[in-house]
Amino acid sequence: MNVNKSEKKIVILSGAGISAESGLGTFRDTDGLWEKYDLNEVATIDAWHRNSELVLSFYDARRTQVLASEPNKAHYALAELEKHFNVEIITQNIDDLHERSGSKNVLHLHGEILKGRSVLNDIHLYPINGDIKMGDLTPDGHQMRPHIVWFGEAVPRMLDAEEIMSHCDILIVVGTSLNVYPAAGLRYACPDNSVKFLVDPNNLPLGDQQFEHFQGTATEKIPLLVDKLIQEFKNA
Ligand code: BV8
Repeated sequence: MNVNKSEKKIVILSGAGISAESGLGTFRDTDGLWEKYDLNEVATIDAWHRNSELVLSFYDARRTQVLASEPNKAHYALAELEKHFNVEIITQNIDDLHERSGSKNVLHLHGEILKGRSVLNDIHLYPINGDIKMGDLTPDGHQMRPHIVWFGEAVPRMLDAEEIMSHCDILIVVGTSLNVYPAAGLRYACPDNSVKFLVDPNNLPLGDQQFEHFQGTATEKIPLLVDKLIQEFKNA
């Protein structure tokens, strides 16, 4: 056993809010993405069948933004936490900012914008650092598509995420409005006796579970929460 590392498992459930201060828009805040685009035109499986070019250009633009963005202090603080605890990050985000800040255990529930796959399956993934156009084919000869879970598509990593959550001692929910299912229901897979924290400038209706609310932005509050957890572990 590594005496410098706690046995406690920390699970982070993150959403668009943790990447907001890296310049990547959220979805449902005022001036959010779904105020500029109709979700049904660009982020559903029906939209893909109806107008693939429009969907591809929507994700090409977001991929360009992700490539131009940098992790922020919240991402780096969560990576620091891994030196002291077993940390698993379950993110709804499709950016790679958790990985780029040094986090090692990141599960992307809704896919990854820097990866592509065949329209036929989500087994083989291919790195994508530019645009995807109609006619771009995977080695199996089928159209390449973004490795993204669109609305109306099943969430293949949900069982893995529930398994991780079921062993959680400390849960941190950061930067998500918990509007999207089944991801939003993951908090219920967390053991009742786990300690739960919410980091968000807004309040969320979480009254059926006991959350301590660090009210504020991710870059303000995640470093404070990480320091608190590390200090408590060192003084234990
Ligand atoms: C499925 C990839 C079945 C694309 C995404 C009616 C009721 C309930 C559910 C449904 C319904 N109708 C349909 C459904 C199901 C649907 C759903 O939940 N719809 C919602 C809109 C109601 N779900 C699905 O379709 C899922 N699949 O159900 O499949 C099935 C089964 C078998 C076979 C076939 C089908 C698939 C859902 C996945 C969709 N893909 N993303 C993309 O990214 O473009 S979801 C999308 O929303 C993003 O991934 C995003 O992560 C996710 C959630 O949004 P948030 O991250 O929470 O962002 P949001 O803007 O909402 O909130 C930001 C938060 O941050 C706020 O709280 C804000 O206060 C805070 N914040 C802001 N600034 C900061 C901050 N916090 C900290 N610091 C800051 N600085």
